[in-house]
Amino acid sequence: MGMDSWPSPPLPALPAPTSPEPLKLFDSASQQLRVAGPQLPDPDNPARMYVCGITPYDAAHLGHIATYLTFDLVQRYWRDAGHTVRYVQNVTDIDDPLLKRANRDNEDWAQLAHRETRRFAADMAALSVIPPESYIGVVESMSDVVETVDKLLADGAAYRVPDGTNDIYFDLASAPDFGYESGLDETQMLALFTERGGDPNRDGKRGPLDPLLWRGARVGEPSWPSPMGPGRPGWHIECSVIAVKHLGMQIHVQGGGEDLLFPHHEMSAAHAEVAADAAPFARTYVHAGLVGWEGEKMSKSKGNLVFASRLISDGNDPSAVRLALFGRHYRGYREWESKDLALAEQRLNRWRAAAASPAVDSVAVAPLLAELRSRLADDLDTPGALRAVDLWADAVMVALIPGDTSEPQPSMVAASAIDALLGVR
Ligand code: 5CA
Ligand code: ZN
Repeated sequence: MGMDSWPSPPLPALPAPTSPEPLKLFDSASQQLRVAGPQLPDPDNPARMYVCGITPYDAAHLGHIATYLTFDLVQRYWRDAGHTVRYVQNVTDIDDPLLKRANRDNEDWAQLAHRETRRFAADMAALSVIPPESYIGVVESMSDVVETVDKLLADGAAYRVPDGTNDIYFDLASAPDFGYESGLDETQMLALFTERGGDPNRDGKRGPLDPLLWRGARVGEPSWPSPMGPGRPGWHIECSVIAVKHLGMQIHVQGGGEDLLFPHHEMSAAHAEVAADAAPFARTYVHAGLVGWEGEKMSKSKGNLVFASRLISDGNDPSAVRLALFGRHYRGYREWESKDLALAEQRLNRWRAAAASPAVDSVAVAPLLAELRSRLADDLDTPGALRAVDLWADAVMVALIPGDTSEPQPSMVAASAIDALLGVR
């Protein structure tokens, strides 16, 4: 089971850290930094991460890219620390926006999804993102989704609205901890729920925030058979089902962009916890800030988009795109400015010049490696990590004279560290 993802970039080996610092990430639920991942590297207890994947109806923009690069750093840090990583990402290959776009363009929805999924994979490969171990579509997970919705219905945690549509909603009254992930109050929840596709005023719902679990078949829409009747899944249930099936409960990181914190991640966690009768869904809930352009969140619906594929086909170095985004911390709002890309390009050239300098071996590399690791362990402090490499490059560039080369190929170690930990080469 699973879709084709993309080839893994090369991962140069580094001298193992003597005592790896645990990775600390900001957890949305507790609003504080928490250790993310198992205490100690153990192949029988892998670091488990689920990150919400794309809805493949258009090309990936820099907002999407920034979010996947954030979690790429998590995977890279864990691997460097010696953890076995199990990383699962979904593909929302059936949902309203996909059907809408397919209808608009008179295209088969499955073909559209397939094409855009391949395009995203090409972007990820070009940007040296390590692929997830399992890349899972909703359509191929249909029997698992059906089983879970059916179970929720049988347990009384879901109900049909009595209007003949056969639409099934999740009863939030069955999820006593609902709201713990976002910490929002009722008014804030209602506002976001409405803004992000919810239907608080639909007749027949028990609670205004109850989310759709199963949409009964409609004429002209694809549907799948089920004991509940033919239909297709609501959005949040797909991520609960795919994550729990492939990773179990109490995963170490549930990730995505900040726009997913509520309702999507809150609902996914609630579905999973009620269906499994266990909690929590995740130990750490991690959200990347949004990337904006011209003062507004980049979004397909607003159309203010900068496409990664376009930047790369225009001749920009993928490593510079990574550096441009890593120049600011992942949790803040990041406004995309083309001058950041130009500055990143300069930085990259300076780093490359340092790595290729005959003087490179005269600068000790162990402090760079330690500082890079420690900056990343501190909630992915990429601005700090980039400064550490800048300082190393400065030291190399002023050293000028080739030094003693008794350390085995330290030049290679510096370049490998930057590559393995930041995906920049
Ligand atoms: N398929 C669902 C998740 S199950 C979805 O949200 N798809 S998406 O294509 O709209 O977004 C894919 C990922 O990019 C999500 O993690 C989302 O939070 C993130 N994302 C979307 N827009 C931005 C943005 N402007 N800045 C940062 N991340 C973004
Ligand atoms: Zn999701």
